[in-house]
Amino acid sequence: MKTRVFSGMQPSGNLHIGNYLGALKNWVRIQHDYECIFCIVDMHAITLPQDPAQLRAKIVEIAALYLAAGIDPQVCSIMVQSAVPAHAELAWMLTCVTPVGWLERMTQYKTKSAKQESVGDGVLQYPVLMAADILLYQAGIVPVGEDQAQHLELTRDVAQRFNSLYGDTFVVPGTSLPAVGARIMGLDDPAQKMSKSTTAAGHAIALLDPVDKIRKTIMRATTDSHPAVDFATAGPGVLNLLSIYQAFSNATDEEMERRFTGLRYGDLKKEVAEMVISHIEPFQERYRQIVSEPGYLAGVLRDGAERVAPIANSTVRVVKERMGLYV
Ligand code: ATP
Ligand code: LTN
Repeated sequence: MKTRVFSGMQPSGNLHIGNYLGALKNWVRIQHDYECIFCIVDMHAITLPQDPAQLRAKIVEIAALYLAAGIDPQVCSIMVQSAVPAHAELAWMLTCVTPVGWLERMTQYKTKSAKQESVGDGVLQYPVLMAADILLYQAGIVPVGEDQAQHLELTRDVAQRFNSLYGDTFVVPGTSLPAVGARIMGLDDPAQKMSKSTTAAGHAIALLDPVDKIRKTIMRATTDSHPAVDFATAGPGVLNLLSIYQAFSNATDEEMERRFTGLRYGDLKKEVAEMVISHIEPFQERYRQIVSEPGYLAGVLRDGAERVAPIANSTVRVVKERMGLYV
């Protein structure tokens, strides 16, 4: 049997090139090698306040972006988290074996809760729901960007704790990070991770941004005080631009050095912009085709949920039995 892969994205904000290079591009690459489930994690998106109409529209948009990126629904299951209630059921059972201290240590919890006066309990429970997503399907591999590595460690800890309390139940999953592009930084501030929830102009390149805007954002990206590329001394802004180019082009380190050493920053930015646009333009064309047939997308999501629900339900049944719940 093929190893199962599970990953997901929140339908909050606009998907950007960080999401693509850190996660989606890898999903496309490995989809034929594993049994893949790609989820739109709408229940994670309600851990912070959301406009309901916007959330509903974003769920469909993310599904269309998965397809536009090249995820093949004949080969993979594409599904919406809330369409399979077992995610919420297992999350509760896992909550009951997860020490609060583990959750309070999560970096994302600390930053998200620091930004608000008071946060819903969902922000704290967020990684438990994520653990449930993964463990429900006994996934062996979880391809994500670097910012999710800590949540995956927690998933492993929860799986191991459950296994030792109630007997071997869950596969303990591994993390899969891309070699290049695991952490794309903001173009306005290379000290911050490019993030959907940061809406500052010049911060991110959204996958659906118009080409002119993409060019402008890259040309205005923060670099450093050197005039030209020197791999030994390049600052984080320049390294970020180089990573973006390398991740899109799949160039080797040697090819990168040969091509860019000594190049002035203005010319580097032009090359990066053209590389990004050459990938994003056909992507946007496919996206427009996909959303012009809403019935097709609805069918893909329905099929995906129908395919995975029996796996999820059978895990929940085993967990209930092990914990002594009424089955
Ligand atoms: P938010 O700001 O709303 O938390 P986000 O931009 O961090 O959103 P997520 O939905 O949390 O996006 O992430 C989806 C996937 O994209 C995850 O696998 C995550 O690791 C990856 N990812 C997110 N940001 C980046 C980034 N800047 N570089 C590489 N991968 C990223
Ligand atoms: N927390 C993840 C999204 C997510 C996820 C998952 C990723 C929710 N459940 C399961 C991998 C596997 C994020 O990217 N913010």
